[in-house]
Amino acid sequence: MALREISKVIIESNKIGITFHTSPDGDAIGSTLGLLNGLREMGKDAYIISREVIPNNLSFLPLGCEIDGTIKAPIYGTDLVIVLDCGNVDRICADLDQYDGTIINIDHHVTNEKYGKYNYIDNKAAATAELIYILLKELNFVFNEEAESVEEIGNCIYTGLVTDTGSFRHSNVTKRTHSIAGELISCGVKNSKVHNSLFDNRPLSKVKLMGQSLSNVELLCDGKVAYIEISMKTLEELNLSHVDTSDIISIALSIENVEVAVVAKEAEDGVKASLRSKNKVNVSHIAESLGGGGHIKAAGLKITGSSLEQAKVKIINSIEKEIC
Ligand SMILES: [Mn+2]
Repeated sequence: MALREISKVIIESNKIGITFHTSPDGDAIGSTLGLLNGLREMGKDAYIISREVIPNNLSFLPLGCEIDGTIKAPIYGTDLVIVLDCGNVDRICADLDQYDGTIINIDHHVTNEKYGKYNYIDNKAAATAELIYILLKELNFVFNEEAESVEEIGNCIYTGLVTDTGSFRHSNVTKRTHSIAGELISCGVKNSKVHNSLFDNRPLSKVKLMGQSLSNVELLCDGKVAYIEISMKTLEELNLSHVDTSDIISIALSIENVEVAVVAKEAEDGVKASLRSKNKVNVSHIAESLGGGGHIKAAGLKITGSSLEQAKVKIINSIEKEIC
């Protein structure tokens, strides 16, 4: 299904709900708010469906306050739900069980399950935000002018690009990623302002968590794996509940000779782990072997009903199989 046809379905729809993956990151939120703001500009009746609240560091984005966790399922009259940046049906941050309307699935995860009626999956895209940029153009949204609304939508898309590429340093970056970033800058996006909002306003408790986590990093598998555990007790003491740990994991991955970094976070009902790879190890294989998914160099999984110790054994076993 081409984006042109997807844009037709969008134009013909009357009430559109937009949602994304659970524990939304900068790409999920940036793509969603870029599309929401764009559709509103076009006079469409569009709204957010989410069980979760927008993470603090992303709340600067326009209409971010609408990601407040109040609308968890499609509201009456919705004829289209667009799911962004979400590979697995189980990870959708909305209750769609009772919904029988159309679903559009737009994503860039290799492991995408194609759960939509219409699926647009481009795993060459560095971020779903790249696809939203192209989709908005397909919807005849004009980017090449300096208007406040264009800049605001640009900020959303730029946020998706920056956060899913480690600020344009990962190998998923292509010429197209930079071209889109360049076009966004020419319509008023201030790159350093977005970077400041994203990365230079951490709460003190978060910096303390970084310090604690990194001082407890363990090197396993002949120093090829950096493993970090974060207990619920630590999170409670620091009063951090929905904390993003992507900065912690990238510092762990920067250790010399490390090929894979893991952050395992204890939750009420088990352990959630993020995995990152520096070069060749495919962490999406590792995540999939334990019921998760993701990209070659960034993946995630959840082991329900497990302690941190039990999860570690499983994760390390699975990494060893992939490394050897
Ligand atoms: Mn993404």
